[in-house]
Amino acid sequence: MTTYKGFPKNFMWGGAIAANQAEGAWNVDGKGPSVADVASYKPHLSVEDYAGHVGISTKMIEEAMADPSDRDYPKRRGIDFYHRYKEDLALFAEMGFKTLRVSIAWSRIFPTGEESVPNEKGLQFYENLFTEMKRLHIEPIVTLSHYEMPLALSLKYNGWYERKVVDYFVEFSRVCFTRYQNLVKYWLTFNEVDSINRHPFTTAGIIPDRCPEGQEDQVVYQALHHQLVASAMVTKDCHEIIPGSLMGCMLTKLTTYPNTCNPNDVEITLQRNLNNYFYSDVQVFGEYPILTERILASKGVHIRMEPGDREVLKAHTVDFVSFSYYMSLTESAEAGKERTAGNTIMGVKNPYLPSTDWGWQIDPVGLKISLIELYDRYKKPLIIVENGMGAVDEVAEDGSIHDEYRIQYFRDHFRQMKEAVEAGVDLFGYTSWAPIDLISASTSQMSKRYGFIYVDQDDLGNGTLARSRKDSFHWYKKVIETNGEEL
Ligand code: BGP
Repeated sequence: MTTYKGFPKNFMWGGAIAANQAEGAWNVDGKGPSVADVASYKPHLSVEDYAGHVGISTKMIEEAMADPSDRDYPKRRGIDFYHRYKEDLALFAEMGFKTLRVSIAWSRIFPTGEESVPNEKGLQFYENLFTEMKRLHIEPIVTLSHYEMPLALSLKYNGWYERKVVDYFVEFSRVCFTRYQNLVKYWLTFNEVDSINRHPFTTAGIIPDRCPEGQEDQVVYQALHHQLVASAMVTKDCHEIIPGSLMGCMLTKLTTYPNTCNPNDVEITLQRNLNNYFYSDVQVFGEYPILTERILASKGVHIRMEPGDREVLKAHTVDFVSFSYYMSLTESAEAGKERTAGNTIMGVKNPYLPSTDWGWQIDPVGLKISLIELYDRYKKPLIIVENGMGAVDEVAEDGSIHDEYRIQYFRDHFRQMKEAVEAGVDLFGYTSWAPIDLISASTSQMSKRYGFIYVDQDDLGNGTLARSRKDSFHWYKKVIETNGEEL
């Protein structure tokens, strides 16, 4: 009988970033505009509004394209990782990173998505990046689609709604697999594939005012189907082009608790949990869960499938399951119960949990529960590819940053991870979000900081962009050095 003690020997410790939140350089070296480049900085936009699809309109996109600045569009600016990646990788290497999760900006490779020849400068950038990572013994985990796609495809096809986009994505992915076959072994298709329901523009380029009246759900689920089919197709290509490569799905894990033991609360919670599993179920089991299909049909959503779609889904499932974990949720069937929002997701306030400044409920035990549930359900190797705490950091006079709250957050989560591993869960890695401060996905703020490394830039883009080590930098270094023994 195997007994499990501590983290596995080759545990992949590291961090995760995304091109659209880190690279900047949004219009250099032939890059085309992406949906992320027109997502504006709107501090007044409440999370409820964001979740309610009003985040973008054709008019806002036109205004954004007419405005060359980056002040109101911070994702255009990022933290200039495009030019400073060597310096940043050196800092990650200093912490002892075994891995770094990054994404490829599709619009660097195919500026409008429809070119017949890829943009060499874009391809070269990622080749340089992965080569440098290899040199530093940092294994890349590469997401093909992390909240961005060429804006031209979004405008022309209402994002992933039209089937044509599947072909373009498959071609883009093939180009990446071919070019980086000797550099990248671990791949992910869509970041938080379930998030298409919460922010369809960032996830899938869907512009709400271009959806036929009353057909928003139909458009979203059709687009999702296209993403799921595309995922399966590129999984096939990945395995063929890069022997030994591994493809994962990526889910926002939203473990949900019933507010009380009232069976009505338990039932609504069950629905939420099943809904959360729906996306990864398709990618792991290769078929739509029957209950979800029936629920969608009863809501008038009918997914158009092409001949062969079901077979493709079934034949090319993922090798491992990756997920982000920031919080648990609590659900209640009671009408009018006060609700709170974190990460654009609504739920009832859980009185047992503290929250971050942005209302995200901190629940380390929920991470252990999620790991056990996921492993029990899928029996596939797991990796946590996002987890972290957004906070406002104060820089002391001498430049130091004492972020004990962040250390505490990670320590509590790592203890639970360790217990899950000791309970038998096959967890092979962990990448924190984000090891370096970058632009927040949901708020476009810079002041919502996640990093072990501080970046001198404010919400409006002022600052030197200089990097400095926070206290958590030294702490995480020790964690990696001792493979999680010293927390
Ligand atoms: C996830 C996204 C990331 C990241 C993170 C933190 O949902 O995959 O891109 O940004 O959340 O969210 P935020 O930046 O909104 O604080």
